[in-house]
Amino acid sequence: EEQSSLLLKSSSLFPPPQGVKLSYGTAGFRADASILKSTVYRVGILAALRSLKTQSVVGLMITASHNKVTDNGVKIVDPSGGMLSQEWEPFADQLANAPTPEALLSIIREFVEKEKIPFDGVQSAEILLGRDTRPSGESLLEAAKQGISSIFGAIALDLGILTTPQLHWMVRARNKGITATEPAYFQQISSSFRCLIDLIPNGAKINKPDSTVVVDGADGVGGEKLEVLKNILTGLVVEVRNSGKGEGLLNDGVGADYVQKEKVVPRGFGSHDVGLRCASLDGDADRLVYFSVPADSSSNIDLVDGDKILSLFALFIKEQLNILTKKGNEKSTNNFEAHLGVVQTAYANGAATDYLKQLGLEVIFTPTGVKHLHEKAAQFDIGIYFEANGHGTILFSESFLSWLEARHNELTSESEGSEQQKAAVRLLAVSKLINQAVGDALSCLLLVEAILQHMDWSIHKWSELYQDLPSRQLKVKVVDRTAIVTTNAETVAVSPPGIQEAIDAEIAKYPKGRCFIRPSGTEDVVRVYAEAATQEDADSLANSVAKLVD
Ligand code: NG1
Ligand code: ZN
Repeated sequence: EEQSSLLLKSSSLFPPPQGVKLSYGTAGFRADASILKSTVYRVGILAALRSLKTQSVVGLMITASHNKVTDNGVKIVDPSGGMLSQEWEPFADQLANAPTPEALLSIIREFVEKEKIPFDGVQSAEILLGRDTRPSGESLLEAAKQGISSIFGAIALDLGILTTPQLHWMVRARNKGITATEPAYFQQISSSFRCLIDLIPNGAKINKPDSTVVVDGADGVGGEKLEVLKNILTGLVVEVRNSGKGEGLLNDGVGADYVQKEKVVPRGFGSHDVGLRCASLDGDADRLVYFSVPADSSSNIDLVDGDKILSLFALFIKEQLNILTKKGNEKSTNNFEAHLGVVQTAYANGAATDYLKQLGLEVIFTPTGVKHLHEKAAQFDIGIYFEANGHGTILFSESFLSWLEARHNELTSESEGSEQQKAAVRLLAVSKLINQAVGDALSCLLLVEAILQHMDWSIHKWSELYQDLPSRQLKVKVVDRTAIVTTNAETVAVSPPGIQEAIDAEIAKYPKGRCFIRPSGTEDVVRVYAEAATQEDADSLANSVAKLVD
């Protein structure tokens, strides 16, 4: 039939690379851009099928985030705005690795039947496409369009260059019937930011000399978009460096990943920035870390990582919830014991976890990867998740939001301007500012800035919430990283046999020692993470465990 011959014809134009096995990892498919055309074409098909199956709009994003500029990648955004359902990942792998057009066709047929996908050319499918600023993105986007248009009834809407979280936001918005454009996105985050600023206790502190934040845009899409956003913001001055307009290469000595892992200033920052509040985005703007340059004039920084962003958010949310639900207000029939929880991975600094627990918060751990954190956070009324590397967000449950709306209306008619009413407005503003689909560096930046102004805190005050334990992360190249299998949120290696016992023996040598290994989901390496009471010990623990892996 026509559909089959169309698929055979178009797929013959995109032969898969020889001798490479691709897998839909922590963040979709990633590889050197030169071998990705066939993969992206096939993910176009996958996206069309996902849209047909769910009868909703889905997204397809072309990015390799913090990886080098010559890499690229592709991933699917589900109708909710979240990551592709994990049940479809094996199908994604099969599609990407099918050796011939005929094999591809039979995999598709089998899957369509199994999943009962309405594949009759009557049902329609719509896919929103976005890409970061990588030069390879343009031709890969064309390949995605070819894949999409080889499925009858599927149409692609090319949204051009976007941050990853913008695309997630737009897919979610479209499926909720909300305007899904970049101006709508900027409008929503800038107005909810303004709302938080207007409610700062003791009058707004806008235009204080230190209300400037200096942001490293990683020479990528985040820098470019922030240049637009800053012009419609009121209540905050943003200076963008490494905006992508200059000579600088994407992610090269810049960006959140570099800053967090190397703990040194990014390109374009130095001793002239001592004391300033600085932040760094990653290459597709779904990660954010802060830092400041200490006065000792080395290239070292004082890093304020994802764990501390999480801690700041948790403090603020907890404070607002306390105001809103404080006792003595029993006359409202409308009270609600909101369940607030935080989600971390094993990479969270031990000092951060201790701090959060000491605040009385429920802390849970998941394996690395946003999909795991997101899923757990969604089980709370308010769930805050962050990876130490700066990817995270705050999720509000539908039931909590409807209660909050109702409570807000009640308070507004009873006692507009009361502390409780203001707390309700703030929480509603946070739910609109913060991206409900995925971690978003731009919205997190605005929330951090609003909270610092609210608390009247400098970056130093924030940084001193607790002292990070010294840590070290290493990568080890091995022949087969899948030989390492972990359990217990990746903190225990169950294979190869004996390795965990050997790691434990190393850990035992160091006070406050903690160490684990896991295979990366985005690079062909095994990662080693170590923590100890001193930097020397953390380094030495990481090095000796790296030798065990090698
Ligand atoms: P892998 O390569 O699986 O460690 C890295 C990050 C994750 C996540 C993904 C997606 C670390 C240790 N790992 O995953 O947290 O951000 O990339 O980009 O930072
Ligand atoms: Zn990223």
